[in-house]
Amino acid sequence: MLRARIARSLSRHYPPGRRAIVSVTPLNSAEQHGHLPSSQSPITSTLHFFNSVTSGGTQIPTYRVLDGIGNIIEGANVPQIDRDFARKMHANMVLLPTMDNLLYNIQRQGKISFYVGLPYGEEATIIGTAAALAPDDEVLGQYREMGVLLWRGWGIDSAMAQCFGNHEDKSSKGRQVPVHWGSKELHVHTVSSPLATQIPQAAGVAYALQRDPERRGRNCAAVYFGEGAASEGDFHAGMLFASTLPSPTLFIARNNGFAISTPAAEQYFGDGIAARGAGYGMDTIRVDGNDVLAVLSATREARRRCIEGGRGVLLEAMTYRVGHHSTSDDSFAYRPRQEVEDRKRIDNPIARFRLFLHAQGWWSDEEESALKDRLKMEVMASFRKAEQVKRHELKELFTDVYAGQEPVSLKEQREELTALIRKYGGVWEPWTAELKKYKDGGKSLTGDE
Ligand SMILES: Cc1ncc(C[n+]2csc(CCOP(=O)(O)OP(=O)(O)O)c2C)c(N)n1
Ligand SMILES: [Mg+2]
Repeated sequence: MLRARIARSLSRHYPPGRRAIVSVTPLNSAEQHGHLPSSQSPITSTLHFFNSVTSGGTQIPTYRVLDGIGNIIEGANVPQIDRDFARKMHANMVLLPTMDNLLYNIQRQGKISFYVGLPYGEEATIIGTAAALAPDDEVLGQYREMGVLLWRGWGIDSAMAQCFGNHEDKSSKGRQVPVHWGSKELHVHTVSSPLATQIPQAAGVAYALQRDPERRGRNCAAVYFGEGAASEGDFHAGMLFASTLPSPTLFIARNNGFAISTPAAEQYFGDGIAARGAGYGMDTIRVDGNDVLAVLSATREARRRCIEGGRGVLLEAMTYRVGHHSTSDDSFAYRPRQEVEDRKRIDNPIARFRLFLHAQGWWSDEEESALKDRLKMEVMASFRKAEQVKRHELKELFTDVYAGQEPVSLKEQREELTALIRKYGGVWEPWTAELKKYKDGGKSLTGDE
């Protein structure tokens, strides 16, 4: 074929009588593959540009197990789950909007300083992935993934304590704004405010796991990030690291359609985040993030590949952020109210799974209303308790900020604060009022009884 094409081309450019002397010989195997450095790329004479990782320029498909109303799609494999496991998944999904409602409202009442909506609309993405991980897989979240901690048994009280920054907050001793969760015991690394920093960190954590004989082949590092965070350079750094070095990192992209007010259509021109996986030579899947069974199956398989291959794997979960971005956002300023109302109904992750549970005979309407009542009461009781608990002792402001020797700057700051409390703490009303919020009234710094 190649010979014929070259001959045709020659006869067009060099009419009979003026023919150039060119001999056409068959290509040997080295020539077919060229002599390109670091490449097995076959040689072609077709001037072809491509702009898709699928054939025919179609978009990457989305993996589903359940249809929009909870029926199993023909030919789909239901992941192995038993009744108790399925009910636990459902209860954890229902808990998230219950907490979301309360935390959102108490921020509005000024009881907590700030709040980033939990995954209202993204419950299946969070719980489906959490349920597929081993309890000691390392997790690095963005902020919407408190459900992973709850799945691992953190408890509602811990979440409330973190949001109130009271002395029961073990994540950061009340020194972080709400939503910066973490738990060393549960292998969930503390959230950082700057977007995407967790991505290369996760690649490093997974590299460390791979170097540890106790954990190599047993654990991965799972990292969550939004499609917005995937625009940061850190995303590419993390992906390159985990595709090049032995680093079992499970990249979980929550594509919820928005980065605050910027819709996904304005964030990238390619086929979502999944299209980037192949560019890094990574096994990649796109999954319906509102179908908890599809998320569970895809994450279990992604995790298996990650650990067995000792390399990164990318999973993109397609979902929709039903809530506002945070308490500093009014999303109706940039998206129609009707779109949100529609999205609450269409493919609703909780309703879909509940219908599946009903069809299995694993759940009833009575159990559903009892669950909702119980969770509402538990969340309310936990809030009432957290509200009463005082802050840590004030000296804790300066402890374990850094490992090792305390830097001089920290020592100076502690001395300055101590001097100011001695001067104003007992006499100036804003300070006396503020100090009462601490367990020790500030005395752990001044040394007073
Ligand atoms: C480096 C950096 N830039 C900007 C911000 C402000 N910011 C916080 S959340 C956010 C949007 C993130 O969107 P996405 O990653 O899609 O996550 P989602 O909120 O949709 O879950 C932005 C821009 C930040 N925290 N850090
Ligand atoms: Mg987003």
